[in-house]
Amino acid sequence: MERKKQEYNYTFFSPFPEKNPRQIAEKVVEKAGKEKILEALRKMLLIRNFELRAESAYQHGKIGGFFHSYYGEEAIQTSLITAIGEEHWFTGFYRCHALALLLGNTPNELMAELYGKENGNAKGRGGSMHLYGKQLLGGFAIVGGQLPIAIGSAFTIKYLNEKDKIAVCFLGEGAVAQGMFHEALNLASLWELPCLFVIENNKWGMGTHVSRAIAKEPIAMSQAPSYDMKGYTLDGMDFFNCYAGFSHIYEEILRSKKPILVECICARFRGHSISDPAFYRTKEELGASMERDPINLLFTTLQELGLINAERFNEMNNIEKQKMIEAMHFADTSPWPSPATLEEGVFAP
Ligand SMILES: Cc1ncc(C[n+]2csc(CCOP(=O)(O)OP(=O)(O)O)c2C)c(N)n1
Repeated sequence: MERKKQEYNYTFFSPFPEKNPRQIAEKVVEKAGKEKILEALRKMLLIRNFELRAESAYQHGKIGGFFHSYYGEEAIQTSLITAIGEEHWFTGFYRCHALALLLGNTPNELMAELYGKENGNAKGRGGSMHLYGKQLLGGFAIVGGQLPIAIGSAFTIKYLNEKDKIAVCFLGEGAVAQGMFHEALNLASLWELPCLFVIENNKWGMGTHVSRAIAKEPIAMSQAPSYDMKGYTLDGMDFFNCYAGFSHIYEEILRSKKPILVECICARFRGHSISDPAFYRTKEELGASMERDPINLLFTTLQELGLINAERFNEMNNIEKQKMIEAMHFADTSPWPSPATLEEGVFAP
């Protein structure tokens, strides 16, 4: 039976009584401090520039294989890491360039990895979908493959009694239909593991709309009670809503010592991967999403609050753009892995 594509009307959580987005932004800036929020804007520009430059390198034949851009979703991971810090365990999926950048990997090593070079993040073995870092347990190509790893890291935190640390697991809404999602949530709740599951719901799992793939929305609010967990819905395009929500949710995990499921409603501004022209999505739908570009929303609000002007913003953007041009040069001039090392660093039973 054909199920019709339907748009759901979401209600977003906010820990503040204020309803006006401007007042919420003021509260967040007051709580976090101006410098921290400006640094978050810079990081979002770093991610955006990385994605755009890497995309052009791909189109020039410098990068091969899979490539999934985070263009349009920058507010989610940036706000979370700005709110809770880097000293946690993180797992992500194949759309993982931003997570690696936010957790301290350099544009040079990441670009070199995409180019398949010896000094890349995974010695040129992993490419775009398999990036790792000090606190990053990996990007995973198998949908849902990161969930068991995430609860394993949450178990370690509990076992070692590490006080302010949690495990953070990012997944797309497509992974919710996967058995691993349900097994992981069940175990996390049963064993009271300090794990934050973040569903990045960009509405499309490859070419399948969420309303045709997932029986009930909003996802987190519907699924979490089945596992005796709390669920929240956040506006993934709005940095301030995400920052306020994640700060509150992090404190709640530390206090309750229980896992939480969050759903961030967002949009990807590109196809599923670089080879997807996304013909299943109308121009109007994409246009409406792009009107809520998370970088523009954050910049405009900060401008209204008198914390930045257009000149400073352009200057910031140009610095990040320049870093990416340097990263591309670094990757281009880096050596290829020697064929003699083909079997090194690879586990194949
Ligand atoms: C177990 C498994 N099934 C199918 C695939 C093919 N596949 C790759 S991405 C994807 C869609 C996932 O969409 P979503 O989780 O919503 O994340 P998004 O790409 O939208 O960020 C599918 C079906 C896969 N990689 N692994």
